[in-house]
Amino acid sequence: MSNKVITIERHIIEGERRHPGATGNFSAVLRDLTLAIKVIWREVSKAGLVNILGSAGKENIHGDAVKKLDVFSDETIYRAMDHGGHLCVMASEENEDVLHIPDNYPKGKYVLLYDPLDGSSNIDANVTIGTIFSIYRRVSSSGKGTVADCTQPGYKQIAAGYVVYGPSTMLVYTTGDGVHGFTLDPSIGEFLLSHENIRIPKRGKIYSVNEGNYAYWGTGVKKYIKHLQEEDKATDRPYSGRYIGSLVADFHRTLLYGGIFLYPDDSKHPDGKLRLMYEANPLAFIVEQAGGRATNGTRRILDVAPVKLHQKVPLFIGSEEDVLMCEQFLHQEKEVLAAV
Ligand code: AHM
Ligand code: MG
Repeated sequence: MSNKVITIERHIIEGERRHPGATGNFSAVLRDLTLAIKVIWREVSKAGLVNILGSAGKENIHGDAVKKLDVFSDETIYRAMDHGGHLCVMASEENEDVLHIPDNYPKGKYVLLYDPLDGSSNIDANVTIGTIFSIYRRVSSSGKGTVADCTQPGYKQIAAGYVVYGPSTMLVYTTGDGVHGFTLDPSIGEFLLSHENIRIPKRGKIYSVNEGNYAYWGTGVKKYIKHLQEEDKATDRPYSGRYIGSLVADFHRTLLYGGIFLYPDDSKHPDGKLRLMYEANPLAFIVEQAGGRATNGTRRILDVAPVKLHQKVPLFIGSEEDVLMCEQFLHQEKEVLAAV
């Protein structure tokens, strides 16, 4: 008998069946999202063929140039999710304000946050990019969802996931019951279970950081990276450096191979660069579910209380032992600063 082929749809439905009282609404949210992702994949995979590349002539609210595929992906997710009756509000990294469900559609009990096309500055070079998403239960009582629904702390997520549009396209997600990865079989247009119950190694041998920011780093980060670069056979150093510049791709490698990804706060990025709601929280939920760790340097990412929708946060994420070691260096820097 050959191995069982499990589509993402089957996986989601079977997962929901294990929860007594589940209505199927949540499965429907993930199913609709999967459809949007396939549409984005179709466009991303022919990006070099059609005349869709280049700046759309706008800047997003963070001041980055917006590419046409960003806009397309943003709208695709919104349109796939606006009418199902399961969501009450959405928020996307590409839009300053929350995205309301149109008046003519029913409102549901879930909230969707997403980064439609992460790493989009890499599109023109045909480098791996991705989509990140996060789902919460609403906290407002009824009707239109609110900003408060979209700014809940990460520990309240009920699902999170990401897609890597790479050599093959993969969707990785968690509903708090382990982390599972699916690879898209383009011949049948289905995501098939390929990585069941992913566990991140306790320690890795790779660090991932934009070393071009070295001059801006604090001494803790400088000393930590130096430490990883030093030779020491007893502790299996030096580490290798890998940095793609697409968070989803750098994170995916870290999840599978172990090690650490960091985008610290520094003198040029006083709050870090990555966004708490669209990037750090979903990946932190996933890494913890896989046995890893994520912190902003002083606090678990999932416990950071959001104060605004597009809040940035320093991010140190990956294998438990690597992140703990990094925290020690950051802590030492704080002690030295406190002593002067
Ligand atoms: P974005 O493409 O959604 O705006 O995300 C920001 C990207 C991340 O994918 C990546 O980790 C980071 O910015 C790279 O930043 P830098 O070029 O400063 O190293
Ligand atoms: Mg992003």
